[in-house]
Amino acid sequence: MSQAMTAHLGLGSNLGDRRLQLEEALRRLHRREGIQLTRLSSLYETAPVGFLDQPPFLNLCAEIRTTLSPAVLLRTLLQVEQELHRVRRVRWGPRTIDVDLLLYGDRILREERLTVPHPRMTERPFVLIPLAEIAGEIPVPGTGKTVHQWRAEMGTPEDVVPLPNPLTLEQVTT
Ligand code: A4P
Ligand code: MG
Repeated sequence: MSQAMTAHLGLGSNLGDRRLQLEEALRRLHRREGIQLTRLSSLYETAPVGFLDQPPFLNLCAEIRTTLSPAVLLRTLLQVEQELHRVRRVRWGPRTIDVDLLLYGDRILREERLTVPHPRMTERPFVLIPLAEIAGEIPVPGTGKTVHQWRAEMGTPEDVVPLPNPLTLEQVTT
């Protein structure tokens, strides 16, 4: 068994029961061999970035401890996405959940199928605001700045709104 690493994930959903899908994705990840959920950010409702003509997202970030390599971890994230798309397809349509690997310790990876740190994370309020809650002091490898510094540079966007009742670690790990 390789040494456990700390990694950070970004999760988002904008179709169907968004909260339930995030909860289910987190529960499934925690049950996987080699992944332990250790912290969750608050849950935010966020305006869509990029393709704007789509419903608002719920986003949150999670800290995990993992013995999986980055490649195997990514494969596992994609599998959990697939499981949820498959389960939900009939009812709510595709693309109901996204799970991105944001940070994997202090590693920098530029592979065909995997870029870490996630290439767009430092521009995105829906990533930086939740991530700063659980990983503010962590340097974003290759950028010379911490998560908190990136987040502070962004100011306070109005379209990232914390929900009053977030998901709890207890809820998704028991
Ligand atoms: N890939 C490479 N590096 C990574 C990484 N670090 N983490 C590859 C995850 N995947 C990574 O991903 C496509 C491929 O990226 C994967 O197969 C993997 O090999 P995907 O999740 O299938 O595609 P996508 O997410 O639709 O595309 P893209 O361009 O990655 O989209 P983003 O950047 O994830 O953005 N607005 C709000 N408010 N909230 C959101 O959550 N999300 C998006 C999607 C756009 N706007 C949003 C939100
Ligand atoms: Mg993605």
